[in-house]
Amino acid sequence: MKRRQWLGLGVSGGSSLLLGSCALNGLSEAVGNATQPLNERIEALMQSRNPVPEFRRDQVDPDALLVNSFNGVPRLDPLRYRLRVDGLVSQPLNLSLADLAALPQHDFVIRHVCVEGWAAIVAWSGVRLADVLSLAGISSLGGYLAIDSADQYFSTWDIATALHPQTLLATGMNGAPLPVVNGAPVRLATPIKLGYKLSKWVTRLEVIASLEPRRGTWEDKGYEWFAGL
Ligand SMILES: Nc1nc2c(c(=O)[nH]1)N[C@H]1C(S)=C(S)[C@@H](COP(=O)(O)O)O[C@H]1N2
Ligand SMILES: [Mo]
Repeated sequence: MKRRQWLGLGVSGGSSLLLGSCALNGLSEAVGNATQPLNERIEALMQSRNPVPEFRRDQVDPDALLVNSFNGVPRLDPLRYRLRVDGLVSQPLNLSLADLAALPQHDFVIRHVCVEGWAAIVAWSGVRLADVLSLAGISSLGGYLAIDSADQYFSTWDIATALHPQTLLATGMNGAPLPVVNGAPVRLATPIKLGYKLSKWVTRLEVIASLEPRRGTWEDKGYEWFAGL
């Protein structure tokens, strides 16, 4: 692991985030710089990643997870909530919480790492993002996922991370329903991305062919796009 060289970062004044506090691997750099469409070899490398070792349930430290919400806390009506899945898919979806609850449920205990310099072991539960994307049927042209949130937060991911077996659309946290401040009704959770990639209050997943100038709320301020752990 080597520390990423941060070049030309233009983070707006007043931000308390500490840049470059996370060690990131060379693969993330290679992928971040890859020309599009994604070089097949890099994609294969990413997809061959083994599941990350999980922690024990008794290692969860609920107080260590600090709430980080930059645009306020949106309150979504669970009954009217819909997750839209569209873009380069064969079957666009509009999923209610009942639809998500009907899919196979998974849980894991992982470390959440925020670039600001704190980390917390958290138990997440929910459905695999891969299961939802396979229901929608990703087109072979789809290389990235654009993620919209109800607070106007935005991020984009590589598809390989979205398909990782430990990437969840989480509806539960530490054995209870996901609290609103932590992203209820649905947020992203994965052990292979930094905290700012883990969008809360997710409302839309759009499969896209290539990265556009708008890459994400923090990514567009100079934070690394891949942000792998
Ligand atoms: N929609 C949305 N998602 C978000 C954020 C946010 O402000 N809005 N903050 C991010 C950051 S920087 C971190 S570290 C985690 C924090 O998750 P938590 O508030 O559940 O601890 O959410 C991420 N996802
Ligand atoms: Mo964060």
